[in-house]
Amino acid sequence: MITVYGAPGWGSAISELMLTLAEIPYQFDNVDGFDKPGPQQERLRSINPLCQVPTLQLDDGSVMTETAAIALMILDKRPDLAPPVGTPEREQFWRLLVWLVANV
Ligand SMILES: N[C@@H](CCC(=O)N[C@@H](CS)C(=O)NCC(=O)O)C(=O)O
Repeated sequence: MITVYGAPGWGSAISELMLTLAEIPYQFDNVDGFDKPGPQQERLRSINPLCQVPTLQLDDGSVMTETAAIALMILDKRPDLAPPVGTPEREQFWRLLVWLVANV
């Protein structure tokens, strides 16, 4: 099962939201306090040297970061969640996805 390393009130909520909408099971590992020196920070840093949330650990143990990449990974599993290729709605979908990641 995918593990989402995140913290309440931080941007990891976007990955949780996307996984939930896609009905992909995940477990949440709360690394609250990762932004300050301490054991939570060291724990997250051992998985992701950037020490940022969201950090996902996938079924095969590999590490996935970057909210846009996580969105695209989910879309590969659930292509029905985005407008069809070749439609104007698809272009607006890309636009809003990039806006979300850059601004939220
Ligand atoms: N490029 C990353 C950025 C992740 C990011 O900046 N996360 C913030 C929290 S929402 C963070 O971990 N900040 C702490 C830090 O950068 O030290 C993404 O799109 O997921």
